Amino acid sequence: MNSATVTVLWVTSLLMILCTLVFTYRSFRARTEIKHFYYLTALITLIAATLYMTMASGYGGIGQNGRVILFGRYIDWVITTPLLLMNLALIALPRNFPSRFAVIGTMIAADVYMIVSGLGASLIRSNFRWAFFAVSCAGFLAVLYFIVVKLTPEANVRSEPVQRHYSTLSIMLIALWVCYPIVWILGTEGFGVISLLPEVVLYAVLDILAKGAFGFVLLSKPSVLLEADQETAPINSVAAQW
Ligand code: RET
Repeated sequence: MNSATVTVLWVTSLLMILCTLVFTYRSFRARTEIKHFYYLTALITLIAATLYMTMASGYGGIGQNGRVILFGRYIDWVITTPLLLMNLALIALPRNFPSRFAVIGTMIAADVYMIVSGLGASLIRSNFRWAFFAVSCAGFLAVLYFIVVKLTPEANVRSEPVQRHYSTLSIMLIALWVCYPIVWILGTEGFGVISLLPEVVLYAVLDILAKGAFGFVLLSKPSVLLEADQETAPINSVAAQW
């Protein structure tokens, strides 16, 4: 890794620490019922800061035939992406949603599968890596299915402000998440169209937006969070009408 790449990794780690401090500070002032949103959001950036620091200091990557595989990013993603999805799902689904645990759990299982098979694809050099890439994409499609087909209809039977907040967040999440496989294809693990430095910069920008900016938007409406994550009359649930 050249010094510019190392600098980008350190700067990103610092920005993630800053986000963590802001989210933690804001959790002190939040109402008890919604503190978990703040804790989850702060934990997400703390984990990212830790892994960026690890990669910057040379422990989150391995050399393989002259190329560097920054596996640290997969350790970050395998923990943070489930937490991001949990934050989103807790807004869409009311507390008394009949299969809240099953829906969130299954969506997270598909997400973990996506990241772990993505790590497999990055560690394999031969063309066989594309098989791993393909199955990882299948996991990603399952996650998108859960967001679009399971969560969105549930959010749409909630109040106007909850619907709007969920819609902003889900659109932001999907728009950012689809960029990751594109960077992967272009980067050193895919076709190698771009070198390590731009790849690291692109992932860093995406990570800051998907964790930091997403967190700021999510926490910007405490009253909506309060309304979203509570019990509703069973009639409001699409599943209950089946
Ligand atoms: C990989 C490569 C294999 C195919 C697919 C991928 C998707 C990764 C995604 C990552 C999201 C990360 C986030 C991080 C933190 O904020 C593993 C790149 C589909 C969607 C949101």
